Amino acid sequence: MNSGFTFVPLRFLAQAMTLDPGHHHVLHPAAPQAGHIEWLYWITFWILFAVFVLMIVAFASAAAKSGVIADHPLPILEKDEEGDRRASWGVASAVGITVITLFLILVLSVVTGKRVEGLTSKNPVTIQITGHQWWWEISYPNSQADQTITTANEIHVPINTPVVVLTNSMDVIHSFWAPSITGKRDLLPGYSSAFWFEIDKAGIYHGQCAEFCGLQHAHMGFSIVAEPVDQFQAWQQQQLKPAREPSSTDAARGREVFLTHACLMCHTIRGTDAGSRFGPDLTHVASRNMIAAETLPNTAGALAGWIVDPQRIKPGTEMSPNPLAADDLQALVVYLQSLH
Ligand code: HEC
Ligand SMILES: [Cu+2]
Repeated sequence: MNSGFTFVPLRFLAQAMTLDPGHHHVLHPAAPQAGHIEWLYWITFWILFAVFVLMIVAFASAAAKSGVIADHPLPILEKDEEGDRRASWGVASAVGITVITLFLILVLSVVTGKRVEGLTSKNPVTIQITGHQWWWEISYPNSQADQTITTANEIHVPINTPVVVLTNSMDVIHSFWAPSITGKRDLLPGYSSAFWFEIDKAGIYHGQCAEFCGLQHAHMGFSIVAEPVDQFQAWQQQQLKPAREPSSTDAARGREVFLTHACLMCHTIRGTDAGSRFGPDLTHVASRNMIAAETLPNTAGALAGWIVDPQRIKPGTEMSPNPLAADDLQALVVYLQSLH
């Protein structure tokens, strides 16, 4: 009775009530979209709870009335037309109530869907999110090519501003899910769709791919950094700049290593010769909190470990191992860490 197992649901609920923003939780909405979904969740929860209680009561009273006593033979059933009629009515009304309840839940789901979809305000920020095995390419399209920002796995958005997300996938179906923000959205290869959200509390909200997409599906996280408009604009201005010039001999050597190894075949660093979009854009890689789709913190040690043997960290990832000499690696990490 007193096992930890019994209390797991209780602990889950208690946690749900106390989490601060930054965690991700369907019961901790930070956007009206997620608020609508939470509302539907609780309505369904209490309906099902009532059904559960009614079932237990009906079951217990039937058991109490059955009159079968251990040392008696089974009671002889007499024909009881009045009782039969009452039982038929009981069953018919139970079926009726069930159908009405299910219908009610259906209507509420449709209404919630409509409320989540409807874009009401103007002047949204538009973001293009492209799923890759196993990371998220994020870009802020602009009619002028040199005003387009491209980053990975960390989505900056202004608060109290509608954000329209255009989706696409480079390979298989992925699903974008930030539980505190809105419902799941599939990213389909070769098919662009759109949805929107608006966050009202500043914070960092975590999300995760929610559609099995291969070996490293579990290591395909992302975060949404919701910040006041002026901070968002400052971030945008910073991201628009080409990569910072190396300011030390180590960093200069690191750039040389980057440009003379395989890195430039897969990555972009704007302002250098590296211009491939196969992997994440690294122009401002040092401005991100995490790397490899929220798999590692963005520290010197993690960067070095990732560069030398990404296959050990995310087996199957599209990035090949890079056996570099120790001092080349050191310089490369210094350079990458300077790219704010
Ligand atoms: C064959 C293509 C390829 C080559 C070569 C390659 N990378 Fe990558 N790199 C990738 C891909 C794909 C990812 C995303 C992997 C993931 O998150 O699952 C990545 C991720 C990264 C990241 C993490 C970025 C982020 O924001 O999450 C860094 C840093 C990085 N690579 C640096 C390098 C360096 C330095 C080199 C050269 C020594 C290099 N890469 C060579 C394809 C490549
Ligand atoms: Cu996935």
